[in-house]
Amino acid sequence: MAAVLPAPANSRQFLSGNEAVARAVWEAGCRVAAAYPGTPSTEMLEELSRFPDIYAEWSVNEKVSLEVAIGAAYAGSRAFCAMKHVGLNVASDALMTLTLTGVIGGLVISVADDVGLSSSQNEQDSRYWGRFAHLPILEPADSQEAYEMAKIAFDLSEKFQCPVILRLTTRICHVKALVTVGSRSAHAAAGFKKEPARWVMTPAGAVRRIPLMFEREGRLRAEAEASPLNLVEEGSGRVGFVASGPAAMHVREAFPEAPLLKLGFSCPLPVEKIRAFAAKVDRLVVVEEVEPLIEMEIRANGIACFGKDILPRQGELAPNVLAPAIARLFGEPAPATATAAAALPADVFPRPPTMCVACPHLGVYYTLSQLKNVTIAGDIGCYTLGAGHPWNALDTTISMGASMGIAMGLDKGRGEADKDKRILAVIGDSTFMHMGMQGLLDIVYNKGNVTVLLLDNRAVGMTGGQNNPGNGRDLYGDPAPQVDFAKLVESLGVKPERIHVVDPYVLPVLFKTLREEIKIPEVSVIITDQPCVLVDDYKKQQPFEVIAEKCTGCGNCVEVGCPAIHVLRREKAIKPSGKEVELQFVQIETAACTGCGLCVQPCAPDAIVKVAPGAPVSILKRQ
Ligand SMILES: Cc1ncc(C[n+]2csc(CCOP(=O)(O)OP(=O)(O)O)c2C)c(N)n1
Repeated sequence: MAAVLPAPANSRQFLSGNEAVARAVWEAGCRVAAAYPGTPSTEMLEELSRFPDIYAEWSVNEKVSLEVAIGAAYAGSRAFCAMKHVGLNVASDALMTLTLTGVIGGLVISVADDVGLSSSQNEQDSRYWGRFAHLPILEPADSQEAYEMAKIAFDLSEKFQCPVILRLTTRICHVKALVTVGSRSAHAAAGFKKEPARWVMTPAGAVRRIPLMFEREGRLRAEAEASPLNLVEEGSGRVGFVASGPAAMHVREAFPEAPLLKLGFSCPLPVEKIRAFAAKVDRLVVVEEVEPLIEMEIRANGIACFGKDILPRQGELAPNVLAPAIARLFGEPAPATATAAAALPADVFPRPPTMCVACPHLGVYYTLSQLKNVTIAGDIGCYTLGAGHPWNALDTTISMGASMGIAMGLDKGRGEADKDKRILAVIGDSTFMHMGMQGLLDIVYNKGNVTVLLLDNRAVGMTGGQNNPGNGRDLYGDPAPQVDFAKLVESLGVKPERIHVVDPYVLPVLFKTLREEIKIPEVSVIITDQPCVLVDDYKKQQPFEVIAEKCTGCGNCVEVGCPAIHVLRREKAIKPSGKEVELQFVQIETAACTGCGLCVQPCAPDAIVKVAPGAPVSILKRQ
């Protein structure tokens, strides 16, 4: 993919926080950038891949992305990596020792917290990592600040020779605002200098670096005390606020006149600046998303404040949350505007997450939902949706790659009640390469009895279809070596006769393979090999339609779960056995149907046929 010409210097651009960070990273002369996709952070690397004079990569997981950035920074280059909050958990092993070695070239770790949990398995506050690793944290409150702080972060990183954490939240990452951009200054790599006492962290080496880390923290605290990123905005009112990141914007919106100490450089905490501010206000309220980190430190320093005693400990602290909380502090009723905002009806039709029309995972889940006496460990990706209606096929999901280990534990930990249960694990291609491979190796090595379904759709579907080693294209869309999953799992020790590559659109074969493999008491891997329907590889075919007169309402096609199938009417009926059933008469939205043929296979009365070429397509309204 050819690089695009970046927008001119001094121009004003309408940028999301992610785009603003990418622009700043490029302008800062960063030479190496690495990431593993994860909402809400993904666009930072996607955007960076459009700029010239910088190497960017999709790494296979966040730990590797940080390690790539560390290596580049050791070589004296400016380096960057980006990840979502849970990604930093994965990368933390490297982070916790990186803090001892420090860096030469500036290293910025941009971590995006999903405050409000719009697309993650948990909500956690990455600012803990700054405290845990004794590293500085910058917290922008909008796109312009994201841009400016990303640049400052590189300077700070080089000044203190340690990585700097740029903490974003979903609101900052995705909301667009005007940003005045600048120009790129090149930063040559200083070159790697051999210094084993610094770069080789044996116990003897590490023990000498610890005092240096604490000494650095002291200097960083002094820097934070003096930093213009920690700004007092004078004002009037009964309450003075200390707030960081987007919470500061919420405070400003809810209380335009109030005194505010806006913390952009929030770790180490500028305690003396806060003490001086607290002395000037009647009551101090700390507004931070998510955990009471600043609040605890303020209290520990003997400064009285309110915080999570009046504010929620999860989700965004928007004005409609803040205003009533402050009113309650004074024993007053919630302001009318806040209650009106809280009572606003949702103005969009609720759309529960579902799989795409013709998604290759549909056939897998249809098949899994037909199996009895199984326990299925799920994983994280589009296929997590298999836990929901109509498949209800997954029994566990916790973190990326966990399906393998959990399946192994379910197998080894089974009691009498589960002795005849078959244990399955379902994992996607990207998740398998991220953290799943080691779990499979464990199952092989420790002789687990697990049937693994490896859903290879040649994309990181969940985060927007990014390239990965499974599809043979890199971040730039250029050809790259492609993983052969059958060979890979064989090399991990799975017997060749226990490895099957199947087409997930051919249900009888999928069903037969699964039925056979779950009976065999050893590890087997069934790989499905059809691409995600949202990526270029997918070829749409002539759609199908339902012949209304032939539809008997059996509902088998509905069980496939394809969103192109609509239930037009439901009727109660009595079976010859006397059992009452609900019939579901269906129609296919032919404008959406891609002709995958999944629904045709379970249709008992053969009521689903190809639309005649040239016939008009139907667009249906949800009932
Ligand atoms: C530690 C961590 N990193 C990143 C993510 C974001 N994320 C969720 S699922 C997923 C990968 C999905 O790809 P794949 O396993 O191939 O399944 P698909 O969605 O394509 O079906 C990613 C990157 C996450 N949830 N956790």
